[in-house]
Amino acid sequence: MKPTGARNVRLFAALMGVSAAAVVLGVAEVLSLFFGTAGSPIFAVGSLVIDLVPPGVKDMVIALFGTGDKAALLTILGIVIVVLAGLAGILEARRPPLGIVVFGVAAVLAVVAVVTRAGASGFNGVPTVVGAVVGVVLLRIGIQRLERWRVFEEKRSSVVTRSGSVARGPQLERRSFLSLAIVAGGIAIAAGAGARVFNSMTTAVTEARSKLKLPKATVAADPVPAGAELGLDGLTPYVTPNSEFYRIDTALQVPSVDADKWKLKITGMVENEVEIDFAELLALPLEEHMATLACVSNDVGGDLIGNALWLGYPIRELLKRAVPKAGADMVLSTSIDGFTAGTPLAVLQDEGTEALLAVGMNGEPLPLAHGFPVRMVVPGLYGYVSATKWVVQMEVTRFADAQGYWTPRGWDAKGPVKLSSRIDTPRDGARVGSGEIAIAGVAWDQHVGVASVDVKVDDGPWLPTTLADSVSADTWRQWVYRWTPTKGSHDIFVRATNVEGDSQNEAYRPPDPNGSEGWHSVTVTVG
Ligand SMILES: Nc1nc2c(c(=O)[nH]1)N[C@H]1C(S)=C(S)[C@@H](COP(=O)(O)O)O[C@H]1N2
Ligand SMILES: [Mo]
Repeated sequence: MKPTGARNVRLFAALMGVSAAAVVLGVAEVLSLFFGTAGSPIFAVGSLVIDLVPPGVKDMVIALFGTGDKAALLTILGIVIVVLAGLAGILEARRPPLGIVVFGVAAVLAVVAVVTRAGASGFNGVPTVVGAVVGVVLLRIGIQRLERWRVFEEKRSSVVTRSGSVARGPQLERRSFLSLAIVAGGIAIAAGAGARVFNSMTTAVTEARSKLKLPKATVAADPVPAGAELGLDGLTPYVTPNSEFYRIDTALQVPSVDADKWKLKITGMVENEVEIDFAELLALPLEEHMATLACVSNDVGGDLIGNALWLGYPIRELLKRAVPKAGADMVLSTSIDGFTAGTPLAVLQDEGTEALLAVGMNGEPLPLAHGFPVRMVVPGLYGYVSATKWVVQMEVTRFADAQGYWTPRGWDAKGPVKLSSRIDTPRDGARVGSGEIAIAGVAWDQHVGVASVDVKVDDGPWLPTTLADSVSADTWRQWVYRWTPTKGSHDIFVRATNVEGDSQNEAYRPPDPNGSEGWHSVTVTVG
């Protein structure tokens, strides 16, 4: 193909634009290795988009709690970049320097996104600036070469081609343009992707974490009775392994926090500001408690819930040092990545609530994605108002004066976990034999406790299930019902009742604004 005719010129110009954009991003990614991971413009812009999604875009806000949606966001961002860069290339060919202006504006926006991220500094903007300068120079040179090639090609087609001297010009110009566009773009993509992989390995922190030995708990968790684990096929295990624990956060890149530099500050309406570093925290008498953590976005029957053994220091003890002032009713905790949660002060001070500043999860340091080195865990509250990962600050304040991240986005300021139950086996849509089968699942009402779970088949009566042994009110309980089915299709429903005598309501409510409600059901075919 030759750059003769407006259509082809546009195509080649667009190619040059995309190649120049790849160079901008590639250079920025590589330089971010030296200027800090916060320098990545793609991730900064993506994070800014996450934060800016208007509360009205409800479904998207719900989706943003999730992890798979981050890949979707990055894909959309990638498409937008390619389209914009292509257009900028065309503009630069037709109305220079408009293409460069587009690149410049995009770069300024990206730099703003980078430097306004929590914990970023002006320093982190350098990779994007340098990348943009290199990219713009390349775009200009590329478009000039394209123009020369076009002129040669047009001369050639205006001469009756007898090959020879006239034809050699276009060959050279063609090569000089294409090699620039393709080689520069290719190298940039390869180098950028390589830097990204390297960046995401966050080797230093990962290594420090793997060498870290956590102290033994001074207050050990109550032993888990053998009867807490029914051990049935298809039933969620009582303790969720770290590798299978759901992950929800607004972080496009998992923050890698150097434990040696980590500090927590307790500020705001307190008599004494408290500051504690990681070594000081580990030297305190740590406690271990089993607690089930649930996400407010967990829909009926969903899997955004897990149970783990947490090692940490009671938050109430730290608050005793700080001495909250009268009138305070909330603790606004802040993550190193800017996420915030507003937790009722009274819950954190309650002697009967094992709210932890946690460092360990199931016998090892917190995995990076679950908040290494330190996070909060508060039994009985959804994660979005309590479980701040990578926590660095707790400000004692008032609900009237401050809001956590999700509150202005349409979610309730307070998020106590709702009584819920889930059928794990049989799965919805399963085909089962006609012998006896186990209907089994989990039920939870953190900090209150589940008293009974019933199942119902079709329009039949509620049938009491057998509950696994309770470990504590703060964790979920397995349950099982041995069912001898009749042939045909059946709907199975589950309903839990807590120790206060409240049962789950049948009426469905979506997760937004304070947690889902309704009976989980599965439909199975027997025979
Ligand atoms: N820093 C930070 N902490 C956070 C969040 C977040 O977006 N950023 N999300 C919260 C939400 S909504 C939940 S449900 C829990 C999930 O914790 P997990 O990912 O360890 O399961 O973390 C909470 N802590
Ligand atoms: Mo959540």
